Amino acid sequence: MAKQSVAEQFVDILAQAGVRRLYGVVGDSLNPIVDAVRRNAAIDWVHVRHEEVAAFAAGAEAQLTGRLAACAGSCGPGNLHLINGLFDAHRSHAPVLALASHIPSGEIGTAFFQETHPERLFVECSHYSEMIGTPEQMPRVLQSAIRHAVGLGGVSVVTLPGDVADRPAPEEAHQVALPTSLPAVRPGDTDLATLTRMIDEAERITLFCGAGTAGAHEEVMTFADRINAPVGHALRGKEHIQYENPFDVGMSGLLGYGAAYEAMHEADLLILLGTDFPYNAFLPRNVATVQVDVRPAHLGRRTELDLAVWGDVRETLRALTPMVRAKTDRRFLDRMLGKHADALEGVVKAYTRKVEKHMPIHPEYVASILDEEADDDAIFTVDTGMCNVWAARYLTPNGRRRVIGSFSHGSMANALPQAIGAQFLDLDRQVVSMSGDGGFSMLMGDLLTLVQSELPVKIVLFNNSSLGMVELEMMVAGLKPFGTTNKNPDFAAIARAAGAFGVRVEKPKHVRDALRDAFAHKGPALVDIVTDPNALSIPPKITAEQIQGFALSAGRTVLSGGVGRMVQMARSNLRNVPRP
Ligand SMILES: Cc1ncc(C[n+]2csc(CCOP(=O)(O)OP(=O)(O)O)c2C)c(N)n1
Ligand SMILES: [Mg+2]
Repeated sequence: MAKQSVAEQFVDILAQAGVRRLYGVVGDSLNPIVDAVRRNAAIDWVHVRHEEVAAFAAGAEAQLTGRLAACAGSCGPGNLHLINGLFDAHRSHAPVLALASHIPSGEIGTAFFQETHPERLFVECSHYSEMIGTPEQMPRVLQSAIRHAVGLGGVSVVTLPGDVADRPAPEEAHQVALPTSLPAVRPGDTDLATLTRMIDEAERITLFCGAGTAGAHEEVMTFADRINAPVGHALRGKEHIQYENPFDVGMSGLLGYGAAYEAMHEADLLILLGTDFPYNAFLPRNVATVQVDVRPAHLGRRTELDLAVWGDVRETLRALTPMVRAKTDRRFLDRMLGKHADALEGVVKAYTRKVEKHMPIHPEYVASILDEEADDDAIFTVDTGMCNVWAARYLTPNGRRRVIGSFSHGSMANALPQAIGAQFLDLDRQVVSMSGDGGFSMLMGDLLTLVQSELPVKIVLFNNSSLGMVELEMMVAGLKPFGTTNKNPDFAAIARAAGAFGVRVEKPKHVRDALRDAFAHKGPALVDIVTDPNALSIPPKITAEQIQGFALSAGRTVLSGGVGRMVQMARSNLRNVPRP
């Protein structure tokens, strides 16, 4: 076999590591890599219009599969454009390998055309950021980068000057075993014994679940059943825990309703399972607290702990559940389930606006119809902004649907790029981008990617002609809304001009049919729904600090609005509660 170039070897190793596509935009220094991708049948080049989209798309793939995904940018501005999407992937623990191609190696340090220092620039958004300065560093640097991304969960960046990519690699890319799946992490025996004793001694235990409960639904339910514990969740835990959950007391935080807050505060032992929920004002101060997490750095960083348990949720509960004494007293659990149902019923009663007739269209009405019309295994990508609120309140989880967003990094414009990555994984699965008009227009160029790559993504555009979330923040802070108005075009017409299906909806009675038509369409589709910018009523007691960035909440105040099908779920759980 002829000697491989560094670029060919690079692409070969990515393919060996399971990468199926490389998202990016071509450019001088990147050409050897792109040409190697063209000649390698195992991996496709995905041409996007903005490198940020490449990074978000790779991050979405990695979040959905847990496997390595990859993106690339050319030297200087090309790879600089990756950075926000890489931050998002890194904060989401999504294993992404980014290739930052670089100026000719002999020019580094001379303020050459397009010169930046990617190996420095990307340090903060990666576990590993190294430059390959000579071919002799291959293949080990790339393999090391992959180990860091997969093993630690997050981004690795390899900086590669174009001339080095073109040179012969010193050795063949031998098939090297690389880590592909996560280990099962069982806590130490002492911690398990201590936790068992704490549980046996406690009378009212509440579980609070985050994204770390992914894949542990059964274990959480069995555990909750054994100790009669109400189960609350953070936004990122919702898709993994709220369905088929007879112990559900809902979500906590600013978007919460129901009894999660009470259940946590009235417990005598709170167990945090795989959550890095950042708003510690919603967590109790005077309740014994235990946290279980596979990442030791997360243990205790939000709230003081009485016990830190280093283990993954599934493995920990598998070991723990048979060790703890089964509890017979259900009074605390039943009381909390009752409170949860009552709270939701109260919200529904208070929420009397006739949303199905309301003009401009009420976004919550759109979200509720979307929840009904979308497939049972749809993937929803959700823009930062009010779409987060609508998704949290109205998308009904079922264990097969997936919901991803920029939930940790909080970037705008994530939904469309993430939908691109999600759709590439399975062209037959319904992928719905819940986009804000601000978010959509920020990276609108990649609407063209849907057409060019024949991706049947459905964009549901909540078009309130406003940077709505920020407008709300300003109002709450007593400021005059400023800089929040978007003068928007007819986005549906833009979609049609680009070659996609596009329909604009201005009346609520047309919402359902428009969504049905878009979902039935074989190719990409955009439903531009003109929604009410004043949709959210602010609870009278809310303060500026409570709403800013969803953070800093000093109490249990939540944004008001509807609750969708959650109320039915709560009612049916209540039906299961045995009456004394
Ligand atoms: C890249 C980026 N820029 C600015 C912000 C601050 N920000 C958060 S939400 C938001 C408004 C989003 O507007 P839109 O997408 O129209 O959604 P809406 O809230 O109106 O539904 C802004 C400006 C951010 N989070 N990310
Ligand atoms: Mg908007």
